[in-house]
Parts: sequence; C-alpha cells; structure tokens
Amino acid sequence: MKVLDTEFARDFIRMCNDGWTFGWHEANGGNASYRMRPEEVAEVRTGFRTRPWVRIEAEIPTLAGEFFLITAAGSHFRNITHDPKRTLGIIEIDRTGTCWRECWGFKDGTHPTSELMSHLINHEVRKAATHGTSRVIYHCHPASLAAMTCVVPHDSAVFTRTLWAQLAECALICREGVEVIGWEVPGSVDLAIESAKAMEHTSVVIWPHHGLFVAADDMDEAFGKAHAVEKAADIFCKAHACGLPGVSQITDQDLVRFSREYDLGLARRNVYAKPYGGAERPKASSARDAANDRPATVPMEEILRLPGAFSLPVASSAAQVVEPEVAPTPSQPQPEPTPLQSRPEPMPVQPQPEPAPMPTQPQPESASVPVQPMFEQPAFEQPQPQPAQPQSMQPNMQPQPHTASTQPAGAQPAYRFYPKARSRTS
Ligand code: 2HA
Ligand code: ZN
Repeated sequence: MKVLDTEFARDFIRMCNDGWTFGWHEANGGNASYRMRPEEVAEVRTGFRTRPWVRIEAEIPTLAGEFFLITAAGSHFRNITHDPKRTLGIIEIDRTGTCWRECWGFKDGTHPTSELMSHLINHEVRKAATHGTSRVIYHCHPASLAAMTCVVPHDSAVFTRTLWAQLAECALICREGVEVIGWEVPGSVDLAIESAKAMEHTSVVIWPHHGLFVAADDMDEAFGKAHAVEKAADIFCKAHACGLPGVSQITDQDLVRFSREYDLGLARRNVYAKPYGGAERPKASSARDAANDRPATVPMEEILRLPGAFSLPVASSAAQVVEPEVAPTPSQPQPEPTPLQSRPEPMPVQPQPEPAPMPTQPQPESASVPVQPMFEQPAFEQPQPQPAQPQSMQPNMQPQPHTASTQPAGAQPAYRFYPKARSRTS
C-alpha cells in the first residue's frame, strides 16, 4: 500500500491542514509527528528507500526500531495537502535508539523538522507515561494562547485555572492541566529537555510567546486538545478586551462538582489556584451563596448600570435571578493547595451519599445539581511522595542510567543526552 493511501497518513495530513485553516501555522510555523503502529509500517515498507543513519543528540532506547511520520523542516502547513511527499517524511530509529534515517518522503532534499529532538524525546516520555498509547505530537502557534502568555503569570497552576475558568470543556479535555515552561530557543535541546520534564506530568505544554506542544493517542485527540486550550485562551482574551468588569467565571466549587460528577480527577493545586484577572467574588447576597461559597448573583440593576450593558427589561430579567433560599450552613475552610507533586493516576471517585432533600420551594432548571457540602470527598488525586528528578534531564551531563520516574519499572522513558549536545539537528 502507498503511504498516502493509508488512514494514518490521511488523518495526519488532515490534522495539519486543519491547523493551517485555523491560523495556527504562519509561514513554516509548527510541526507534527506520528509514531506508526507495527502493522502500519508493514503495510507500507515495501515502498521505503533508506538514507544514511544520522546520529541523534540523545539516546532514546525505548523508541528503538520505531517509525515516525513527521513534518519536514521549513515546510509550510498550507502546502502539506498539496505536496505531502516534500513537506512530510517517514524516519526510522535504529535498534540502539541513537540514530535515525529517512525512509520515505522528504522529496527535493528536505529533512525532518528542526524540533526533531523535542518530538523524539517527548514521544519517549509520553509512551512511558501512557503505557504505549500516546502516538502523536503536535506543535502549533495559536495566537490567543500566545497573547495569554503575555499577561498571565507563567505559573502552571494559575495558567491552568485561568483556562478552566473560561470554558468548561477545557477542564474536561485538558483535565491534567497544562504546564508552562520558560522561554527557550526554538529547536534547541533545552526546549526539548524542558518540554520532556513537563510531559512527565501532562500532555499539554505551553511554550510562552511561541506555541502549544501537545501529545495524544491519535490525531483527533491532539487537535481537540489544542483546540480546547486555544478556545479557552480566546475567550479569556475577548472577555478582557471588551473592557467590562468581570462578573462571572467557573468557580472552585463548580470545578469540584464537575470533577466529581465526571470523574475527572482534577488536581487540587489547579482547582484552588486563583484564576488570573478573574471576577472578584462579590459579597454573598443570599444564604445559599454564603453556604456554598459561590459567587453571589450580581443584581441585574447593577449589571444594567455597566457601560455598554444591554438594556434588558428589568422585570423579566429580575425574574431570572431569583434564587431559592436554603438554610445557611457554616462555611467550610478552603483546603490549602498541595505543593507541586508528581501526578499519579487519578483516584477513582468515592460514591457520594444521596443529597439531603431540598426545601420545597420551586427549583429553577439550572439548579438541578443538589446543594451539598463541597469538601467532604472531593474527586481529587491523592498526593504522593515526590520522586527525585531524573538525572537524565540535566543538559550537558555525562550519560548515566535514568534514575527515577513516576512510571512502573520497565516503562520509564530512558532518554539521555550526550555531553555538550547543543546544536540543532536540521
Ligand atoms: O518553525 O515552529 O518551533 C517551526 C517551529 C519551531
Ligand atoms: Zn514553533
């Protein structure tokens, strides 16, 4: 079978083209790679022609013998559907995990992306972290996310919480949260190393003033994660650009309920981080608000006084903000966020007791979620002892065995760098 007739190649090209049509790939910006399944390699390898082996600047033993479909350095995503054999290629990793060679595509002398190191090392990390299910790495340059990195502090928990505050879907799709790393030179080994450290904890890494680096099991998931994060960032930018004061956002307690009801395992440190630039929580105006520590409803008259507010008829809008009163309960202390931990698998959610029956006042439809104490059994992961940082992540060090990981023995990423490995691969 021809490479371009396969489902994986067609899917890969569609992901790249979707990124182009979304405006995430100016000029030659962005790159992507897919770790092929053995049966996919078998289907197409008769059409391979091999080139000389090239030394990698790192050892990636757990990727030995793997094949990757990958974008070419300098290729414009807008050209991928039109000229896939020049803008894409397949590379093979040798049996020692120290060399690669081209075996398909890269027509007219093109070569793999300048971010090859980031792709290979991070494939290794994600392969271990997901017990082999992760296959795609997708890097794009979405504008709203880059804009957000200009104004939101580069603290991963704050950044995650700010994204989650905008759009519920973002917490669902990106439940492990994002990691924001420091600015690094594009295509550098340092960028690969910093991304790999972050990818031990999450599949979504933010490169400030540059872009998004996402790992996923398939192309739909990779594009979906990038889309959800960029959409939340876009909402953040639009909401702040309109110049009106914020009056609402997804609260900590909303996230606790969401995590519990969908078994999301949202990490405590992300849920309780303060969203940046969010609405200040207005003073509780009802017993229910006080009991649940939810943002009080802002009186409609107050909203209507805001500059640029819609002039809704006050009578009908006032009817929408009536909240049922419930008996006040003592407010609960907010748990301290846990310090940064290596993330274990999310804990299963404890079955929740049936909520106490509500008072008999008529309930608005949106209040179908019962009122209950919020902090009894949150569906969070439990903190685990912090493992030592793997030595292998230090740049310019002598090669030595990988020492620690959150993964079970045998599944660890084992990449390590050669001393003074600094130059780009292409
Ligand atoms: O130009 O996006 O990060 C390709 C890139 C480098
Ligand atoms: Zn880039």
